[in-house]
Amino acid sequence: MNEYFKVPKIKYEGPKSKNPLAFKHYNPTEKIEGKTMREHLRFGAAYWHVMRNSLSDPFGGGTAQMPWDDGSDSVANAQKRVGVFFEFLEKTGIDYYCFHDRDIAPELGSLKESNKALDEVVKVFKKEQKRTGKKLLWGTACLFSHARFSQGAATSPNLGVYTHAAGQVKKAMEVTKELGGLGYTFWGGREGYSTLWNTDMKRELDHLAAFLHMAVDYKKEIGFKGPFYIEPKPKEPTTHQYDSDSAACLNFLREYGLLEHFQLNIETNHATLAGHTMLHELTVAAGAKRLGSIDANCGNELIGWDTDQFPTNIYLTTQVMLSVLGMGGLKTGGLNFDAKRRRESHEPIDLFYAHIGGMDAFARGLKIAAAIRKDGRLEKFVEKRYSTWDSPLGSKIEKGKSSFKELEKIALEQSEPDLASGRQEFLENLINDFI
Ligand code: XLS
Ligand code: NI
Ligand code: NI
Repeated sequence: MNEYFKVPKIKYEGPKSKNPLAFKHYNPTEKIEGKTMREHLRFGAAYWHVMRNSLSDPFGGGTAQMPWDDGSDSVANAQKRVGVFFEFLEKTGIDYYCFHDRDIAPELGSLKESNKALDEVVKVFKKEQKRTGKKLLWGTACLFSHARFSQGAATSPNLGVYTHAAGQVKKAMEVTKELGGLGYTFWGGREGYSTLWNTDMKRELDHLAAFLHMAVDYKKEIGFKGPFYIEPKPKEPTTHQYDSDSAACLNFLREYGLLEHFQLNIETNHATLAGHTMLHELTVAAGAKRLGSIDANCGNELIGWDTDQFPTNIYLTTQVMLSVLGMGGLKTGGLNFDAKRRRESHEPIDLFYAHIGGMDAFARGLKIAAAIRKDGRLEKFVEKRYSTWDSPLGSKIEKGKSSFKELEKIALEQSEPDLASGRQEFLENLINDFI
């Protein structure tokens, strides 16, 4: 077998290690709250970033060194990349991966030809999965790069484009099932608009819902058991994306009778672009029992776009892991590093530093979150904050059994309520004691 990365298999060496190619915190077999770190964290690598991102930006071309890639759109080149990718997964100890159909195989002159190319590449994925035991976390279709999708795919004003998108998603679902994919993601990069002057929003949303209903039908037809995920993002590339945040997605799914078939895949940089914190987006999704998976990255808050950086902020990973542990852990989902290196980090070894850093940051987040939970003071504080509701009247209201008349009667008789402090600063200090 060829070796493309001159890097050893990354091992856990503990917090005292000075080796940059070792884990200081991610110890896959270490148990936390009764499960191994590996089972909790379910790391995934994004094929589009690891294998296909040339690190170009709007002002300059790609810088990434990819000595294994001949730069062509051939099927043979696409097949060769798969081996490189699995070597990367093996060496980093990342168990899962995600892809778009067009990352793994070239888009050719027609859907028929592209499908054939996809089948040829999927054969290699199957072989590599069998050899290594790595698993597909989710598959998806790229409905945003080709010029035909410039005005949307499932929300295109053009029926021919919509039809093409449907055919493409059908095939991407089949391929995901073929590879034993655990889930399937819809990210509507161009499902939105640039200007409302040319847009019939209601009609586009109806079309999107019809599209997703057809996907649900087809999922049943082929017996694909994994969940569908919707990945919210407010903008970029469109000015306004319909799936703008968790709340907008949940509302859309509910309005169109799709809620039971979908969960959300929450990405940090998308949350911040939407003007929310990641914790907010996770909390909204989890509250509706729809937190399915996570695209683990972060943005640069000085820059107003999706910079897709590797998550290294322990405060962030602690919040994410508090959410994940709080909902009883990820089931089919995982922590997919939808993240890319900076354009300046063009050497293949930077892929390793980037992922090792993300994995260690999440391992620390996990350990800290578990410690906060074990300590119990945070949870007890929140419980106590609502304790006036733990009364016969509180439970009557929560059950929907009270009325304005009843409450007015009490309000007219009671003295001024004794409101306790919210203690934000106290709690921030408490959290910092664990970090
Ligand atoms: C882009 C999205 C995309 C999805 C998959 O901003 O994050 O990469 O995760 O289509
Ligand atoms: Ni993403
Ligand atoms: Ni993104």
